[in-house]
Amino acid sequence: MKKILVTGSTGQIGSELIVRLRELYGRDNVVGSARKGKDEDFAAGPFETMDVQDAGRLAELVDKYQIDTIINNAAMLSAVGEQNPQALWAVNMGGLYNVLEVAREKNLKVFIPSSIAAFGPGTPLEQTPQDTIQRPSTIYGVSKVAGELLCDYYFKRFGVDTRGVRYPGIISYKTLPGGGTTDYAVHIYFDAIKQGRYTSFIDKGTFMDMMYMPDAVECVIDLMETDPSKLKHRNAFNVSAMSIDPEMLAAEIRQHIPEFVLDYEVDPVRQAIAESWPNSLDTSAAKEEWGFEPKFDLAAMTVDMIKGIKHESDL
Ligand code: AKB
Repeated sequence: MKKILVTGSTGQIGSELIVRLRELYGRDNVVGSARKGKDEDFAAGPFETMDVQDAGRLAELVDKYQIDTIINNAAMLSAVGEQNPQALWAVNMGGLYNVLEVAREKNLKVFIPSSIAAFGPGTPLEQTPQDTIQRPSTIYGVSKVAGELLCDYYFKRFGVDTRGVRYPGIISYKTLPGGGTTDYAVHIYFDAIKQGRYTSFIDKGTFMDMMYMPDAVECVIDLMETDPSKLKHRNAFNVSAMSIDPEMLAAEIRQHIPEFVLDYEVDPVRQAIAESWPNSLDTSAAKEEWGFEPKFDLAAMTVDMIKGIKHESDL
């Protein structure tokens, strides 16, 4: 990776990934892009407005900056996707197709995030294997499975260097996630610090995989920098740092805020999505093929989240 274009760079993952990429590859070698946004938000480096559904604009930016790698973070998430499945398909699949086509034409490398949403009913719930049944019940999940297959197809058929991970819920404090099912695990920290209580839309006992943002960012770099001869899989690798439910999160938060109160108002739509996803993933393929090793467990993440939110909010 020498000249990188990040789509969706104002989003939860994109906005932190771009900072790390600029540290490693040089400020002017990492171009941020999003449908909306202003240069001032990204004073640290080049930024362009671009909708991934616009293939012409995408190709123009690739030429303008002589891009060799696209990291395609532009996507709608699971819960918001159920409100408008047509829009999700247009953005997630239309955008992916445009990225793969420009990569084929101009010989680019591509990182595409998949998700635990690529699994569904029928998938083994515990220690979900790398290669297993993938029959998701959300439009987001359908787009992720179709995306994994399309990326593998472009690799085998056209030799496009496509790679990806199946992200679990990503926990962070700099940019909030928008419209996901795992978002409760971010909101709980903000409300614990600011109000001392949180009402969860996901029920107790509902386990999902999660990972702290610094580990999610390093995944992209580690996987993309791996010698291709080491990769047996490509799209996409199971990754996770912890399997947790709201009660486990609350207990860890109470180590720092003993009076924290957690109650529940379960949202049936997001609860059904959560129940259709794995409880815990087997990440051994990522460990073996490209050395995946997350640094943050629940305790270390909670210390850093609380410190970060207090610092950002001047508390
Ligand atoms: C969501 O909840 O939709 C995302 C995801 C797990 O892909 N955070």
